[in-house]
This record gives sequence, structure tokens and C-alpha cells, in this order.
Amino acid sequence: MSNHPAAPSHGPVVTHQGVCNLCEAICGLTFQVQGERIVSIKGNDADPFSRGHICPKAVALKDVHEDPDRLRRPVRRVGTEWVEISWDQAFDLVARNLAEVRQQHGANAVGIYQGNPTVHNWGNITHSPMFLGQLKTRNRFSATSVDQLPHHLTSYWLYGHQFLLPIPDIDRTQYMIMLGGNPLASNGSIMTVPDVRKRLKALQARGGKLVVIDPRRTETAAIADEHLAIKPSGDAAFLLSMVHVLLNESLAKPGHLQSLLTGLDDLKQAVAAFTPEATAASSGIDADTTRRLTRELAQAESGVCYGRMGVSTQVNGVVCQWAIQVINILTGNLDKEGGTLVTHPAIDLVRTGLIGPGHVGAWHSRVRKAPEFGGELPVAVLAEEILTPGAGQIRAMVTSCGNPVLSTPNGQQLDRALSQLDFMVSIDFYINETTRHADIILPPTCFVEHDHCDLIFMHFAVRNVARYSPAILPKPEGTLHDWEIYAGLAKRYAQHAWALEKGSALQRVKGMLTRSAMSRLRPDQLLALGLRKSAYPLRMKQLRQAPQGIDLGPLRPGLAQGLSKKGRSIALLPKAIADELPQLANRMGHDRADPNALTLIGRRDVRSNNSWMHNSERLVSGKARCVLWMHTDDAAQRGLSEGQTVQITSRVGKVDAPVFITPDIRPGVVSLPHGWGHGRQGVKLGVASQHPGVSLNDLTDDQLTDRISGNAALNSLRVHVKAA
Ligand SMILES: Nc1nc2c(c(=O)[nH]1)N[C@H]1C(S)=C(S)[C@@H](COP(=O)(O)OP(=O)(O)OC[C@H]3O[C@@H](n4cnc5c(=O)[nH]c(N)nc54)[C@H](O)[C@@H]3O)O[C@H]1N2
Ligand SMILES: Nc1nc2c(c(=O)[nH]1)N[C@H]1C(S)=C(S)[C@@H](COP(=O)(O)OP(=O)(O)OC[C@H]3O[C@@H](n4cnc5c(=O)[nH]c(N)nc54)[C@H](O)[C@@H]3O)O[C@H]1N2
Ligand code: SF4
Ligand SMILES: [Mo]
Repeated sequence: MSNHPAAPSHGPVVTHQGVCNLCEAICGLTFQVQGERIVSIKGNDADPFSRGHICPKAVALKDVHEDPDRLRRPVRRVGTEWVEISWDQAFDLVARNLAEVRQQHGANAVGIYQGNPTVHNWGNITHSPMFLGQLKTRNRFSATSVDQLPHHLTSYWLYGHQFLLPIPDIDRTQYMIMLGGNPLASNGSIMTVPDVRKRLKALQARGGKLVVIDPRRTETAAIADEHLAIKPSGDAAFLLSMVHVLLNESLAKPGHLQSLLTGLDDLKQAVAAFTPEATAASSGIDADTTRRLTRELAQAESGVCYGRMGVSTQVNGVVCQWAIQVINILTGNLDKEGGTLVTHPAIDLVRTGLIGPGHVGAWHSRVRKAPEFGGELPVAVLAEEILTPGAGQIRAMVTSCGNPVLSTPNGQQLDRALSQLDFMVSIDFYINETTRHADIILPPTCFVEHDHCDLIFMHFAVRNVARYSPAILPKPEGTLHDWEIYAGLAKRYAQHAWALEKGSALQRVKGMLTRSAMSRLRPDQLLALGLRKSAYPLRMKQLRQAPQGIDLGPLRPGLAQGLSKKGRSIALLPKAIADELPQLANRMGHDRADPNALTLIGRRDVRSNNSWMHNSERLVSGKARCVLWMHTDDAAQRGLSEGQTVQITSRVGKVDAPVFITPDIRPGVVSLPHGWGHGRQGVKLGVASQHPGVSLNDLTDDQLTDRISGNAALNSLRVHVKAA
């Protein structure tokens, strides 16, 4: 493999404005560059949205750029060795092998997994469909189903579109209840909110109130006006009680939404059993507190109920996200300034139809019969689809922007499954826990080497903003961007799979010509075309002249009007929820907990980013971060002392980690971060291997999923902990 000589650094120091793409906040950055070397990275005060804010990860963009472990050329695995090959050879091998598998075993024998950076790097959005669409497989997976799937399903049912996600109007609200989100560490999610600490402080300074509901006293809980350490997975019961109180204390005032609502009587019946008294034992939140919070929210001038990862990735994920929407509707806060609002981005994928409304259950997984949503199956079923023999078994995989061995439940099982594939290709610049199983790795350029315009997160932003960021550094010779890799694969695969395509020769030629024309257009050329359909009078020239971003104003109402225009109503009680609630009511209070078991939840840290920023020395140095948080009483009961190594055991696995003893977590609950576990053989991450940690997902259970959507239930896992 190639060595990477330090990038030349001579000539004048030049300043560029760009963004950080690592998380959903998309902070504006100022880069100083000398030759091909980054000299400094700072927050961009001129950015109207992020206002100079950054976190420690932004500076590590330089480390990724200079990382000697980062691949720059395609490699092929020969036994345990990796050898560089040309792009032409690589495309040919990939296209030939995938077409062969499809020919012999059918289209579903090829599986696809697209990970989180897919949505943080626009070339993947614009160009991956040209190649992946041709594979025509139903075995598509992504990080969505270890994350926000319940949000999409809820919006699909209530508002008719998977991407109509109402966003907290954090800058104007007077009351915010936050469940299962820790934006002070995560910097916000399904709420693009750079500089969140200042925005929350401003909420408090104008007399508003922040309530955080989380089993752990998180960084966000620590600045809240009130923190309730709920029992893990007690949220559905608690939220249903809030709905109950709204409907039974005549607090429900949907106001401007009233004429759109149907099913209000059925809803009242459906939540009848969930009195605050009945749910208190399940949630750990007493009835008086539930009633008081509900009244406070209902009576506030404006308010938001917001729930994220912690309430999505549990067995009642969809019930939680649905109940949150219902609460915002009943309090009249949906589609209201200071409440929750849908966004109006410059490139609007919803209103232009570029993202479809979604569909559910159009097909099911082969082994477990889990439903697809929006064309994807839940990733919790991926390993069994590879391991279970029979027609339709997955025999080849395409992965990109992802590390499912560390990020999906029962990672060890998936690790085993990937090692048994006939063929695997990964589009990634690291040889990590997942890509080490690939036959071919195709490495794209890294972030500072390509341009970027956010196409996804501006749909979730707390302000409407348009921003286009040119590349900071030139692309080194012989390297390709993600979009160029997809364009190359699309073309080559079409040649190899020619005989497999259905339709007349003329139709096939037409398809090929369209793809070939499309794949020659760069993302910025597609953006220029897209702007012509924008509701704003914006052109590429203006975006290029304002790399700090163009403010398009605060969020504004539009959801209700859009629904009325289409003659749509909001049916408050989708059938799947109506079917689920009686079962939930029956399960309440019948929790036969093993008295020695603890409940394991996750944790994010501001210096870590899922599984992949651990090869940056500046981010992993200092105190070890992959440690198990445990309450003081639970540690005393087990005779454990600070820093001692403990063994954590679940149904599917065992890991050892040091314990951190603290009063800042609910008794009976322990917490471990995900994304660690770099000690596996064959991983080529020099720094990360020195700070390996263990993988939380070697403990999480692929059989534990949200009962409605199949989203992974990563939180609330039963574990046993003892001295190692
Ligand atoms: N137990 C537990 N598990 C979790 C979570 C949790 O809270 N608890 N969180 C879940 C969530 S929310 C998510 S989103 C997933 C994330 O899980 P994944 O999406 O599977 O994984 P990442 O760790 O984000 O890995 C990103 C990979 O993309 C590569 N990469 C980075 N930038 C680019 C690029 O521009 N192009 C290409 N081609 N590759 C790139 C990196 O090298 C890395 O290998 O993890 C989930 N797993
Ligand atoms: N620094 C950093 N930032 C990130 C990431 C990262 O890995 N590192 N990942 C990015 C990604 S991909 C995403 S999706 C976002 C996620 O963003 P957030 O949703 O804000 O993510 P978390 O910090 O995991 O917050 C989840 C919270 O839920 C709590 N929790 C766990 N179980 C329960 C429960 O049963 N009930 C309740 N009420 N709470 C519970 C946990 O204690 C935790 O505080 O973060 C993004 N930003
Ligand atoms: S919060 Fe940090 S990681 Fe997220 S975009 Fe801003 S600088 Fe990047
Ligand atoms: Mo995520």
C-alpha cells in the first residue's frame, strides 16, 4: 500500500470558508491552508447559523486528511494482505462479481448497507442511486433502522410523508420537554442546531423552561430547569399518560389544527387505561409530576415535546414518537411559531418530490418477516439473512459509509456472517471492523477534498439556511470522490448486467444513456438545476459568493395549510398503534425483572463520532472514554471500586470494561458508549487500535426490536455485571 508523504506546505497562507460535515449541526468553519496543508481550523463567526460555534471534532478533520491509515487507492484483499489495484480493475471486479451473484442466485442475493456519513456527504445522495438502483435488491439496509426509523413511520402515518418531520422552534419556544436526547454531547439530531447550549440558555433567559427526561444526568440535564431520571423504556407509558391528562382535564386545545383532526374519540378511548397513577410504576415518574408537567406544557404560551435516540431505539419506539406528535398536536403547538414546524429548505426534497412519501410492508424479510419501510428492511435482520441458507439468501454485500459490525445489534454475529460471503465491496477510506471483510475497498476522497451542500439536514434545521461549500483542498491525482466512484460503478455494472435487464433492447439502451448522461453531471451541476425549482430566488452564483451561508429566515408554519390543500386530514390513531396500545397496557406492571439484572443504555461523548473518529490522537488521548457508568449504590452492592474492570454479560455476548462510579445515573441502570471495539484482528487503524475499548453492540440483541417498525432496541438491555 502507498505511503503518504506529508502534504507539501509552502507558499502563502490562504483562508477558506467551509463547514464541518461530521454531525447534524453542520458548523461553519474557517480553514487556513498553506500549499496542500491545513494550518488551522476555527469556527466561522460570519456564519449566520452557527455563529462561530465548533466542537473538538472539527479540528480532527485535519487528522483524517493527514491520516497515514486512510486509503487513497482501491485495494484488493489477497488472503490477509491488501494490494493496490487500479480504479479500472476495481470497477471491473466489483461489477463482474455482483452481476455473477445476481445471475446465479437472483437480485436479492446482493445486500446493501449504507451508513451514517451517506447523508453527510452529498455525492452519495446525488449519485449512489445510479448504481445501487440497478442492483434491484429488496435486501437494502441502512443506519436508519438503528436510529430514526420511528420518526419517519410516524410522519408517514400522520402527515402523509416520511420526511415531513416537525422540528422544535428552539429559538422562540417558551417550554421544552426533551426525552432521550442529549444535544450538549450530540449537538442535536433531527434538530440541526449549532450552538445548542447558547440557544437553550437563551430559552431560559427569556423566561422559558427546559425539562430533560433521561435515565442519566446528562450534560443537557445538568443545565435543565428540571431533570427526571425516568426508567429506561418507561417513556411510552409516561407519554401516553400525558395524552390521557390532556384529554381528561380538558387541556387539549388543538386550535388551528382542529378541523384537520380525525379519531379524537377513539384516541381518548385508546389511552383510557394510561392514567398517570397506572403508569407511574413503569416510568418511575409519579402521577403528580406527570400531571404537573402536562399542565405546564399545555398552558405555556408555546411549547415543544421532543424525543430522540433514547426513545426511538427501544421496543416502543414508534409509540413514543407517535405520542410525542400527538402531544404537540393536542396542545396546539404543531405548526406554530415556538412549537414544532416543518422547514422550507432551498432544495426541498419533499415538495419537489425528489424523496417519495414512503411505503410500509410492501415486502418482508425472508427469515423473520420484518416489514420494509421506504424500501429498506431493518438492519437487525441483516446477519440472519446472510447466515440462513435457502433461496434469497444474501451472498454478496455492498457497504458504504458504514461500520455495521460496531453499530448494529449483535455485532459479533454480523462479523461472522460477513466473513462467509462470496463477495463484498466497501466504499470507505478505512480498513475497519467491517471493511476488513471486503474483497475490494474503494476509497473516496475525504471531506476537505470535495465540495459540499447539505441536502438532508436543512430539512431538520431550526432556521432555514442555504450554504454551498467548495472544496478546501484540491483532490490528489488518482483519487476519486464518492460520486465519481458511484458513477464509475453504475457504468461498468450496466455493461456486465446488460443481459440481466428486463425490457426491450431500445428501453435498455435508453436507460443506459440516461444513466450515463446523469453520471457525467457533477453534484454542483445538479444543484444548479435543482435551484431552478427552489421556492427561493437563489442561483449558484449567489451561493458561491456567500460561502458563510445565506440566512433564509426563521421557521414558519405551512404543514396544516399543505395538508388542507391536498384535502388530507390527520388521523390521530393509526391502526398499528390502536392494535399495540392494549398490549402495552397489559404488559405494564408485569415486568418480571431479575433483581440482579441491570439495564444497559448508551452514551455519546462530544469527542467521539459513532465508530470512526478514533484514529485521531487528539480525540482519543486523555481519560479512557469507553467505561461503564454505574450508580454508587449498585457498585457498593457488588463490592466494585472505581476503575475496576468488570464483566458485562447479555443474552448474546460478554465484554470487559472499566467501571466509573457516579450518582449521576438512575440506580439499576448502567451506560456504555457505542462505536468502540477496535481490537479485532485485521483492523488497520494505528491510533484506534491503541485505544480499542469494547463494542456495546457485542451485547445488544438482534432479536430485540421496536415492536412496530423493527428499529433496533439498542437501549434498555438486560445485563449482568460483576468483577472481571
Ligand atoms: N448501541 C448503539 N448502537 C448504535 C447507536 C447507539 O446510540 N447505540 N447509534 C446508532 C446510530 S444513531 C448510527 S447513525 C449508527 C452509525 O453507524 P454506521 O453508519 O454503520 O457507522 P459509522 O460509525 O458512522 O461509520 C462511518 C463509516 O463511514 C466512513 N466514512 C466517513 N466519511 C465517509 C465518506 O465521506 N464517504 C465514505 N464512503 N465513507 C465515509 C468511515 O470511515 C466509517 O467507516 O450507529 C448506530 N449504533
Ligand atoms: N459527539 C457525538 N455527536 C453525535 C454522534 C456521536 O456519535 N458523537 N452521533 C450522531 C448521530 S448519528 C446521532 S443519531 C445523534 C443522536 O443524538 P441524540 O439523540 O441527542 O443522542 P444521544 O446522546 O445518544 O442521546 C440519547 C439519550 O437517551 C438517553 N436514554 C437512553 N435510554 C433511554 C430511555 O429509555 N428513555 C429516555 N428518556 N432516555 C433514554 C441516553 O441516556 C442519552 O442521553 O448524535 C449525533 N451526534
Ligand atoms: S458540532 Fe462539532 S462535529 Fe458537529 S458539525 Fe459542529 S464542529 Fe462538526
Ligand atoms: Mo444516527
